Amino acid sequence: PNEAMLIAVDLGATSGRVIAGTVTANSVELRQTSRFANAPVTIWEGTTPARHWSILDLYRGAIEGLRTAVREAAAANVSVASIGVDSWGVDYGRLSNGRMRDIPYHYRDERTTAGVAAAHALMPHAELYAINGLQHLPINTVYQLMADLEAGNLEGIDSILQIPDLFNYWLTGVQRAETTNASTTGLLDIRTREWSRPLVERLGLPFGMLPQLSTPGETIGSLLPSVTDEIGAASSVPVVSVGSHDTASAVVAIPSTSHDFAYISSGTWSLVGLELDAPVLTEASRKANFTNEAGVDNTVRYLKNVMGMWLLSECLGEWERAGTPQDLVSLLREAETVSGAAVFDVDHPELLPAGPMTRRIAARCDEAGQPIPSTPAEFVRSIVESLAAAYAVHINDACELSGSSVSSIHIVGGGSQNALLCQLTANQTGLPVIAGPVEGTAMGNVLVQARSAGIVSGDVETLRAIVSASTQLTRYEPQR
Ligand code: LRH
Repeated sequence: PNEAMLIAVDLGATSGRVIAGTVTANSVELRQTSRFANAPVTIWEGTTPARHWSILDLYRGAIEGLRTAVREAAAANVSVASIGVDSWGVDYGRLSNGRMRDIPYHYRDERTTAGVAAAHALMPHAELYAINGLQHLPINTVYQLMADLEAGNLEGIDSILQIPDLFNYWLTGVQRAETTNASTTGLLDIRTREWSRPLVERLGLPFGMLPQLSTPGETIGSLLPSVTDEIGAASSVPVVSVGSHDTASAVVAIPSTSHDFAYISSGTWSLVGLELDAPVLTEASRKANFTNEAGVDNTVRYLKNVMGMWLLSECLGEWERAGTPQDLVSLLREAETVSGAAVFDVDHPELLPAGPMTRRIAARCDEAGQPIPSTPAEFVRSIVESLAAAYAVHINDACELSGSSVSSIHIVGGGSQNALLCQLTANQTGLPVIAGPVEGTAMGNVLVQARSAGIVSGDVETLRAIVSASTQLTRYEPQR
């Protein structure tokens, strides 16, 4: 073999992908070898329905994708250097004696409300924030764990593994907690990047269930013989820690050659913010609900979760179930001509769970004294307009709260293909928007693996220069 393939397993809230990457000193190329649906399931649990991830379907999708990638590598006479897994944050599997017990919950399951109350009764948010720097979102692992604790769901549990860590464990037999994703739990001290024993113990959570941490670039282990066989590899392959929080990987792949940029990692959620060297833990920052998540190479992802494409996808799902399916591309084109669209609060907590989205959006518009959208194109325009408005406010706040200034905005991920959203964001912020890469997360994943394999060297800026030299970007100038 004369070239090496790096395989990214990238799990998103709506689909999973296995992507084969090749990296040189000035290029990164990705090829999707498989894509599979991530369809959550809701099941009755005695007193309430509960929303879960269909985790075994996802794992099967990953294994089948790895098998395809390995076959393609062999056919091209290329060796597989390593595998890296990333996914959405906050969720986890519970294990005892190495066995997964129970099905991981979906962060949109409503049991978290009880968890928030339980946590804050023991430790007010201000005290949590001083340690973990995490914005208050009911989906945070810490609140889920408190709900589990109250429900007796941690009895007999000796280890919890976040989704990528769980996959890494099933692939290698080694249990580790990768730092960038661990920072979404609320149990990490963001200044030391270690688990916060005082915080965990004050909440009455068992400290011993938290695995040893690993940082992006470290090798976790190599494929178990059974997995090596299952995917048809000639020999075992190393599994490497990447920015296993999808947002951390996406931020690595921002194609910027300077440092004064804001980013929007746009998928199911929009993660809007800045990269900083140190966390901002002020009261003003906490009140504005900004988060300090751990980034690759000791960076801080200072950002805010905005509801994102979830609003659009829920509306599309609703229209489909009603027997009036819509095509997003034509809807977006139609939305370009809608004027006077309502602007509503996209971050309203009622928009978080799955449910009747158009009705909820209509209620938000009504509440704000705005016209209520009636056609699908009006809903789409209103969503996109409101997202762009939220981005503008949050980017401005992020700069003020951290004492930074920015001269451009990078949009990476699926939403970078949404021209209307990109243009409206440029208009609302008065800053140029640079859109792409679409597969930013997989790209960041692959680049950290490439550095770990010694194919490239250097800091995150070096990795970004590679992205910028090898991807097609679209620039949107602000229009008034
Ligand atoms: C985006 C994301 C986000 C988290 C949420 C759970 O996919 O990882 O950064 O807050 O999902």
